[in-house]
Amino acid sequence: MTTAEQLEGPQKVTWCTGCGNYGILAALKKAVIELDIPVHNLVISSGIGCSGKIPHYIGGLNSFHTLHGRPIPVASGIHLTNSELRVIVHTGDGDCLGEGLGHFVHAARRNVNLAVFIHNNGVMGLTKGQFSPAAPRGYVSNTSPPPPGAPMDPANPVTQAIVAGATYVARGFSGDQKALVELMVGAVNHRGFAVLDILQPCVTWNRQLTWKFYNENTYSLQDNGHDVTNKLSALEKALSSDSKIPIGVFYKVDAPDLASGIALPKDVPLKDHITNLKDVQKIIDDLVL
Ligand SMILES: Cc1ncc(C[n+]2csc(CCOP(=O)(O)OP(=O)(O)O)c2C)c(N)n1
Ligand code: SF4
Ligand SMILES: [Mg+2]
Repeated sequence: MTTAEQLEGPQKVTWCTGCGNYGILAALKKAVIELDIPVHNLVISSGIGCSGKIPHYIGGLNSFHTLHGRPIPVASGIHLTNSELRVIVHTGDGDCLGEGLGHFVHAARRNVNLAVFIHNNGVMGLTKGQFSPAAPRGYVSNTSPPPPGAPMDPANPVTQAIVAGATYVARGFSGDQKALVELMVGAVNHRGFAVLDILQPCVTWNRQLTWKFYNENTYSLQDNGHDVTNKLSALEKALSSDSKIPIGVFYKVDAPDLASGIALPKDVPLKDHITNLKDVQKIIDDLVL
């Protein structure tokens, strides 16, 4: 069984005091302990941002701190090459919904067996508070000065994920540890593309999406009765213009994942497969005119 000591991170945490990332890290550690998966079979792939630093703050498991917007393709490669590994992506709202949006949409459509945790603080935190695709309308920053502040509505990762084809779509809040751990465990155990949008205050830059705002404006979907297998109902909840924000599982269905639909070796993970060079030569010979 994995212990809390095993998960002690190798580096000193540099997030600002009060940052919502602390709640995500704490929940991740609890989820890893709760998951019945040997810790060396878990891999984190992270992007660039304050969110992307998370692999440095958790020990025991393997990790890959990738490039801005690219943690999903790297995770997809790890997953398809070694099916014994369970891969978790940690990505920021800018990383995932800006630079990496194409990867997000296509990985959802392909139902790649990954768990994607979006640290959604509605801002580009690391680069000093520029408005991100998830920044609220009116958000004021150096790149969105008043009037009017950010001049458009924010991207909604939950609706994006459902429409694109993800098969587990949920929203958590960094301040609600119990629910967040449950949602993380559910996402990792799900076979298929699992998206968890995590509301995470950035106390330094985003003065609109604060701890107080989320504490006063979130409610549990599951406590209010919701059929997670009904896509239209999930979309209706995700698109609701109600001032209260739903937390919980919006959508969850079983569907074939990418690995079950492509020609991977059946007996061993791809990494252990030995290619017969004569077969490769035959393919080349057939192709060469
Ligand atoms: C290709 C590329 N473009 C831009 C950057 C600069 N950059 C680094 S982090 C970042 C934004 C991060 O925002 P987000 O993903 O929301 O992460 P947060 O810091 O808020 O957790 C940007 C634009 C970069 N490192 N690489
Ligand atoms: S800038 Fe924002 S997101 Fe980054 S560590 Fe500080 S509070 Fe957290
Ligand atoms: Mg961000």
